[in-house]
Amino acid sequence: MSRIVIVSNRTPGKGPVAGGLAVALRKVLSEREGFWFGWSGKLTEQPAREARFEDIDGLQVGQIDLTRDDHHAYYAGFSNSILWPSFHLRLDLATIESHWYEGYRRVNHQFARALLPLLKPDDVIWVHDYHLIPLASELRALGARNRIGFYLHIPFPTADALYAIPHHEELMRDLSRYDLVGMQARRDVAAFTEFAEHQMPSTFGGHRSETIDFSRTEVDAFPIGSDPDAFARLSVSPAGTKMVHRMKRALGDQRLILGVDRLDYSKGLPQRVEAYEKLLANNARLRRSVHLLQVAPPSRDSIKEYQETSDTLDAMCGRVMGHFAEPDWQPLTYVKRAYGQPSLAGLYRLAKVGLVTPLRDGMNLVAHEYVGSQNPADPGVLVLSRFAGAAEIFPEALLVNPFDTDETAEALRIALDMPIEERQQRWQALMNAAKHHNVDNWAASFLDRLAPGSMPQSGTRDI
Ligand code: ADQ
Repeated sequence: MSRIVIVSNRTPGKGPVAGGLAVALRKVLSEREGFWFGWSGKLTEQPAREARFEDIDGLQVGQIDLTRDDHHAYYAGFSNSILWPSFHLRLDLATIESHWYEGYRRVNHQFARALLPLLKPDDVIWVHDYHLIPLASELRALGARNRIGFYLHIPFPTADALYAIPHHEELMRDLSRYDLVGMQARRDVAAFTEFAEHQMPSTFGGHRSETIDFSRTEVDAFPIGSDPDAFARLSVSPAGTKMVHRMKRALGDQRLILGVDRLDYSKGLPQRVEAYEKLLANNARLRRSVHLLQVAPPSRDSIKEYQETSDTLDAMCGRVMGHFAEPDWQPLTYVKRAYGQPSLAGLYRLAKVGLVTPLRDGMNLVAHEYVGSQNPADPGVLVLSRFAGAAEIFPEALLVNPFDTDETAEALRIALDMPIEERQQRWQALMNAAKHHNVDNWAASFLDRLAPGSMPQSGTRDI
């Protein structure tokens, strides 16, 4: 069986993991021969030409260092101040500095140059996420003929948002150099296909660019998942149970509404707190009997828009406290730190409502983890944004428009009042879907399709 080479921006580190990508892929490489390749996390004066290998908790990991300037242009710049906001349809939050693109390409070139000598001809390469869109082009330019697949963890933008991204044509041409492009959801494949079939070549300076040929690239949806059985076990493990008891002591008979997210403007956190505020305002009977716990560790906090989101959330939480808190009751708790999976599983299990309301999200693994952690005899209710990829997997959740905070407030009320039979029915359907779409099946189905000699399947979109 060919080796698998996984490439992502960051390689996994030691200790607790707080990102969907890392959680999912660590597992793949513990079961297949191969290695993981990416940035070491170190910034140096000179760009590194060669990778260093390290054994990290049993994983073979190849790493390169980057210079501070290159890293800034590639990571905080082009990837997270242009691609992330645009792909999440937040052009208002994008900052466009044209020199960032050169840094982005330079880093992709450095990745390719350091990776190439490590490759065997039949290695299958699986590239992850928007930081590395040009990697196949760069590898092919250096002579790599391997099967190369790309998986986009975030949503694919609609045509107008895509056209607003500087160099979008080159990026789309880069995608055409992969054998397989995987997306989270059918809506993403549809947006990609829309571009591929109706390309609007730019006419800048009278030059009409050539249509991109996607005939060798297969594109399909491979919705990622979690390991719901593992979350079920963790939720009743000693560490999970400890968290349940700790929270029960703190909450008494208040019912817990739980949000768990990276602190990111795509996650809809201010809207979520506003919806909770409306729930309390519209339903006086619920005051003192519910509690919102929002867990949101800061991420990418060197980027101004992330600090602003953090400030907004602080102010919103303060406002709700000011309106509704009493000397002996607090309506919410906001915790800015990450927890290990066992503690999270305990929190999920205790929560009567899992509140997952991103404004736009590739998938959202918290929704899967919440479902996995429920007590089958007395399950909680998932309130889920229709703009998360997870909405395609979980139609039995209470689906909401997160921009409409009245609607989300009403969904919260319905969730809190839902009879046990309906909760059980909905949860069983959600759990079946979470198991069907678990992370093992996700990785296996992507890698099967990427395997040498695999043919496009009928019904998939071969553009
Ligand atoms: P993220 O945007 O990071 O991932 P998500 O799918 O929700 O979003 O994954 C978050 C992961 O981090 C989950 O496994 C969760 O348990 C963990 N996490 C979040 N907050 C935590 C906390 N406070 N403490 C500990 N762990 C925490 C990107 C895309 C998503 C896509 C994933 C995977 O944006 O849409 O689902 O990749 O493809």
